[in-house]
Amino acid sequence: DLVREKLIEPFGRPVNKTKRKVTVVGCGQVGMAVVMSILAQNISNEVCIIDANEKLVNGESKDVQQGSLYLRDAVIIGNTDYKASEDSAVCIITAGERQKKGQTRLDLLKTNVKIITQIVPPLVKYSPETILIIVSNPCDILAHVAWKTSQLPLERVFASGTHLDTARFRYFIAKRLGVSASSVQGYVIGEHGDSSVPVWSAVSVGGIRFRDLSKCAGAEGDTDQWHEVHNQVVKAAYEVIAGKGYTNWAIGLTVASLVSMILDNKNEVATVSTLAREREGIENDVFLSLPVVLGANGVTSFIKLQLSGLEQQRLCKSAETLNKAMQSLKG
Ligand code: 6V0
Repeated sequence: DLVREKLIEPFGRPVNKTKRKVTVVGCGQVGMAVVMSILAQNISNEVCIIDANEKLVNGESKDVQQGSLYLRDAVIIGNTDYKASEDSAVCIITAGERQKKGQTRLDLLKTNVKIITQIVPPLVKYSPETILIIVSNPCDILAHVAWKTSQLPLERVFASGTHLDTARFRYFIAKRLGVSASSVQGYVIGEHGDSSVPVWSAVSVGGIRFRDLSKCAGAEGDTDQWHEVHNQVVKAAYEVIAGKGYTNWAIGLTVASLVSMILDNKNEVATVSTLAREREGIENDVFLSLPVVLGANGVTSFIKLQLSGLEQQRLCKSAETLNKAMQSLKG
């Protein structure tokens, strides 16, 4: 190459490894929203996209590469071969089926468990130090399966869990009060799904706890109907799916925020799904979301909750729901 020879004089060794590489497995709607959320917010500038569908992964990666001039010259690679994911600091699994009409939740569970157990071994082989985030649904159960399959330390494997439900919860409260979502403190814990639990006893705005203003805010007998906000959270995905057929932007941004907590060792508190047995009165061997501190090594600590009696009961019920689904896998 004459131009190259005349223009460039090689000197020193090129760097082909960074410590901020992120791999996203599955370049469907969710995977690509995760990729764009990471790149457009400068969370990482090295992203590998893996998918079993060669045409799709080539098309998606080329499309993003062609905009890399406006993504701080980010390096974007796409492949079907897991070798391309080598040395990733974080790997995110978004591959798998979405629920189709007539398909039971259990059908989705079995199909996606199979997919997860195919994906995890090659990912971990090429990135033995990685942190693994499971997004494919049902994410709590799949994270449990991924942890067992990966043989990685527990703190390095979790599901995005109710981090999304928490974002929706804070947004809906914020909207009702006319403040920003970042000014609302509060969590949704438990299953990422219908049995999730809003922790009204810990909701505060500007340092003022709702419970100090109204004893039953969010609970039974609340004339302000704050519990409606949690119904909105539970219905949120169904409403978006009814409109566009899938959800992707909110989950993409949510997962990107987890990646930034890890890459920048932020030690931020977030609700992600991890092994919950013997925590908050849970006896079942299940993964579900609790508030944790997230940093460069994954889950570094747990926030000890001060749940009300009712919240505690609802959390145990959520654990029971997940346990039943987990047991059905064995049958
Ligand atoms: P999609 O658009 O159908 O994309 C799925 C992708 O996975 C496709 O590109 C497939 O080719 C790929 N894929 C399938 N099997 C494999 C395999 N074995 N190896 C590699 N790639 C494979 O689905 P979408 O992106 O909409 O959803 C993906 C998953 O995310 C689903 O399970 C959703 O239910 C789940 N979501 C989870 C959320 C959460 O909060 N945890 C939120 C939204 C969706």
